[in-house]
Amino acid sequence: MKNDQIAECFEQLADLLEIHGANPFRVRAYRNAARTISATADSLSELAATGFDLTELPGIGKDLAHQIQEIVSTGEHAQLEELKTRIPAGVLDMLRIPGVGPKKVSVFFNELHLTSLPELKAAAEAGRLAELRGFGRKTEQSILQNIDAATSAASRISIAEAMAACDVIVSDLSRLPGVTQAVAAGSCRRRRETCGDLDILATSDDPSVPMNSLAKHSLVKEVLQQGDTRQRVRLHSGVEMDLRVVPAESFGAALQYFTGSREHNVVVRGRAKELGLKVNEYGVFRGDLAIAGRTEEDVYAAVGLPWIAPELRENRREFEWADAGCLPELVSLEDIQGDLHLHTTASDGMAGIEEMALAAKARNLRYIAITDHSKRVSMANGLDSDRLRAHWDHIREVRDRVSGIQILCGIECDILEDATLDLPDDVLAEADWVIAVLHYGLRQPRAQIMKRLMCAVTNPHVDIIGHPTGRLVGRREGADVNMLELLRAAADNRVMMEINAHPKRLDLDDISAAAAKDLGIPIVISTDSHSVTGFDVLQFGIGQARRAGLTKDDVANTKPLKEFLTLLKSD
Ligand code: DGT
Ligand code: CA
Ligand code: CA
Repeated sequence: MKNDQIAECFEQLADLLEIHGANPFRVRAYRNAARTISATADSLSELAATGFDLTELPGIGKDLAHQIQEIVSTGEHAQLEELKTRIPAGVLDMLRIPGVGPKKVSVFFNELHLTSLPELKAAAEAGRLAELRGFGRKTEQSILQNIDAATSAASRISIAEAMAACDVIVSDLSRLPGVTQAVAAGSCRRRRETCGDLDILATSDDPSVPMNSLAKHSLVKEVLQQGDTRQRVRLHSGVEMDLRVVPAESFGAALQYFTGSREHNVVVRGRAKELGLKVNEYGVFRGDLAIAGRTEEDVYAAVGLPWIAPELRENRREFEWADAGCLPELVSLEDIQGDLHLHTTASDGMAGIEEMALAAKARNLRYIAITDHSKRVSMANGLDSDRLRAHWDHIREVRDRVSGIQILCGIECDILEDATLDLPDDVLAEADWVIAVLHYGLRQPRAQIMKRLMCAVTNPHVDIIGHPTGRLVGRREGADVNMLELLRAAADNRVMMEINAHPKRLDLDDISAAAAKDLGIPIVISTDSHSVTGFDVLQFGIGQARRAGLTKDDVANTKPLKEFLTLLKSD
């Protein structure tokens, strides 16, 4: 079990306890534990197995250590499961609505007995929320505005959660005798930012081998459907998974079919038809004769196409590129040389400058920028001019001491609601790297949002716009950004654009990142790490970049530092 999964247990426990009206100190203890656990580099599962004393971790006492033991050894937390039986899953879905936390949800559940998003919507439409103590028309209106997005998001999980579950199951199935291959397909393989369900494909001469094993897997709660070659299960997390088992000679065809997208496959089948061929999950056929099927390359070749990377299979531009022989060679994880958005204990990070630098170096990064928050983000202990200058002095000291990685003095500077920057120009001028971001006032009207972004883009010291829309995947709509106008201004002013790799952000999204590329804007994929494990999310940013069709050349932090610096507007 991964640390993130253990942390998620405690987060859920904290949410449920808070909705239940538990002691706030207890709730906070679970939230702190979740934070500690997800920031711990070593696997708690492994530590626990080797008899390591978990109470040595910060914020983990005897009781929590015991609970971690329980989770890693049984895959479950008894109290969490018990609370889940008392509080329906639909109640937790309400937490996806922006501005709605456990306290409000508690009122909806305990006073109005609402148990799902549709029920909450009906109550809001009937004006029943505004009548509650501590609520008003404004809250009710805001809930109504956001509830549909929350409803459609509630049924999908993040790519991070999807990949974590698929990785474990794929690796366990692959190890079974009699199973020759097991891989993830569907939207997870295409690296969509969210997945509706998970799709796994295995090859075996005896489908009952992988199916019996999946039915008993520790992540699996129950089998929903079982056929000869297909099984559908529900995981403990609630997400459903399809397993299909095919013979090895159909693997490529099945992988192509179940990777999708449907829209991409419609075009592939149409092209096959024009050639007098038929494509299905078993192979490519001329009449009854199978002419391809063992590998995806063969399947695409049989219909006159080069192999197309899964991330591009959305029927956007991949066929046009394939026909013109100019499918992009997509950027990959190994291409990344620097990480230009990360936090330390100077603001809301969990590790110091040197610790972060060494962690980055251990991941083969050649350079980083330390970009703590500016003062507006007081909740995160953001820096004013004096503290920032002192922080940069510390960074320079570390820079002199640590070899093998270069460290830039940066800042994540807020773009304030009144369209000014949170730090004066003379301070920004001293930075090696300035990220400008929107954090507050995301609901301002488009004109004001654009005025703020333009103020940042035209500032001579701003190098990049970080997480440009401020959206949180499935939880919060981004600001009302006129993306094309922003990108044009960025191109004109030599400002870069960030793909924030955190699976909760993935901002720019794939479509906007593709538009940025078209305008020749250098894109930087950044982790926004708040701890030494934060670098793990880089893969999700890479997935998003690949969906946007970005090559190594389009991504500025694939370049050696010297070359990267020549791309900045200020040097
Ligand atoms: P999701 O689960 O909503 O995130 O998206 P996908 O793309 O994983 O969709 P899913 O799980 O329904 O199906 C996986 C792939 O299998 C899909 O991309 C295309 C293929 N597929 C599944 N069912 C059908 C079908 O009835 N017709 C066709 N043409 N393709 C299908
Ligand atoms: Ca799926
Ligand atoms: Ca499916």
